[in-house]
Amino acid sequence: MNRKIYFAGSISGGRNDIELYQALIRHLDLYGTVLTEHIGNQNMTNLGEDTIADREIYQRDIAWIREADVVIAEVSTPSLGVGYEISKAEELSKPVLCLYRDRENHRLSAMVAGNPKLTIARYTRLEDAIKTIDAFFE
Ligand code: 6IA
Repeated sequence: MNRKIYFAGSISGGRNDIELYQALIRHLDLYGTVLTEHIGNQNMTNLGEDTIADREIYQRDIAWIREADVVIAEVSTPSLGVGYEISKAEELSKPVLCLYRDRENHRLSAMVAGNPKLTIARYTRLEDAIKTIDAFFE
């Protein structure tokens, strides 16, 4: 079976973690097809993919969430879109893994941290996030 993975990461919320997204997407490629490879695209700034309209982006992303077997969300940079996608995935009964990089003076929203239907993994080093992904799939 070719597993379909929806990776969610901040775009308009800020692109500071883009290198992290790229590394995670590269690892996720080992476990299936990542439908949202563009989240790690350097050329996509926080102004997003300006070649397609918002309506198309929304419709495409929702269709991909429906199609996905799992949703992996990197939630360290707060993002309205990522929060929305997590909620949609939950509504569709998809397994959701949220990866949160612990830092001083930051906290994960209670709306994610407090949801028992989500798998929340806190990490500090990339290697630990990678191990969590391995454990999630095994
Ligand atoms: O609120 P955010 O933009 O940070 O939400 C990011 C999440 O929503 C990602 O996981 C994406 O799957 C999805 N998303 C949001 N915006 C886009 C986008 N362009 N292109 C693709 N996926 C997106 C933004 C449009 C631009 C013309 C402003």
